[in-house]
Amino acid sequence: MKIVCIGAGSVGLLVTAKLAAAGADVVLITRTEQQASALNESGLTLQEGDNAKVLHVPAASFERIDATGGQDMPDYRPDWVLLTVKQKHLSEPLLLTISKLLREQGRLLCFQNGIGHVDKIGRYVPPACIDLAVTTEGARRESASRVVHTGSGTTWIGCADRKDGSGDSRPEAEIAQKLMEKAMNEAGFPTFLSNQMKEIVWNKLLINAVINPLTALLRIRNGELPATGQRRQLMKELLREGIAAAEGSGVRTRDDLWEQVLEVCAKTARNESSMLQDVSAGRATEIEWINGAILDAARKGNIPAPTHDTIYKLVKAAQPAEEAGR
Ligand code: KPL
Repeated sequence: MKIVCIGAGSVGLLVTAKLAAAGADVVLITRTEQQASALNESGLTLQEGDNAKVLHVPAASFERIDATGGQDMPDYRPDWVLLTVKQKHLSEPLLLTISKLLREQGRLLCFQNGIGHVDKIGRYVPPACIDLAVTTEGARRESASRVVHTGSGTTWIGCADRKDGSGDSRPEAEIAQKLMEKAMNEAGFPTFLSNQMKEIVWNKLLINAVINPLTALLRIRNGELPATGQRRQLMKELLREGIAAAEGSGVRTRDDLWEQVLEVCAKTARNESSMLQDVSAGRATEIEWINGAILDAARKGNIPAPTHDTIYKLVKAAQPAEEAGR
């Protein structure tokens, strides 16, 4: 099975490294030429506990592929493209490149946080070929070519939700999904196929919509979030409004979401959330696709979500002017 992973942030580097370590045929497409060169020169270092391994994974950059109008894109013919870039990086040239790579034979597995991306990607890639992955694996990118596996989690894979509620029931889709499930498990990621991806995506979204903006605004690590009554109060308000918005959109939410939020905070206690990392580095955050997505759903269902509204505006205000203006 040939795999191309697009995106060399923490999740992309982790998935690529562990698949490669398990013997999978995987290549990595980075955003910058500089990162591709660093990976090709020194390999990709995977740190797990006290163990560090160097993997030799061929890397190419999207910068170069794009600059040469796709001429410089090796003829990979992948069975799977794993897309691990953040939603804010889903540009038209990137999506066109993905559609060329897939050549109507491969499947696309999208690891993005939040919702809304499937409709966008579906304008370039046949919607029946798009699968979603939700993962709770923890990773930290330490440099262009070094990733730390900070905590093991669970991964779910399944068809992206269609507007008419039907998944891709072709036998070849099911075979491909089973092969990907096997490859992920062999790589050491406990992975399950699911036909309930809409629920899984929303449940993760509701957790991220509590932890990410609050840790970013308060500039604290995940484990410090539930430490005071006032913080827990804000967390509960965000969760309650989020659940109402989800249920208003016809999504069934888990009964134990509050316990889940606390468990994620405990399991990732030493992590800085991705939104805190973005705000600290002066980058655009994923607020649009996380709390912004909840606000959209709330608006559609005429459901009040004042805490999400305030938090959304505060995170926007914390971003540099050119990023917040999007
Ligand atoms: O997914 C995360 C993120 O930071 O985006 C959590 C679960 C909050 C872990 O940091």
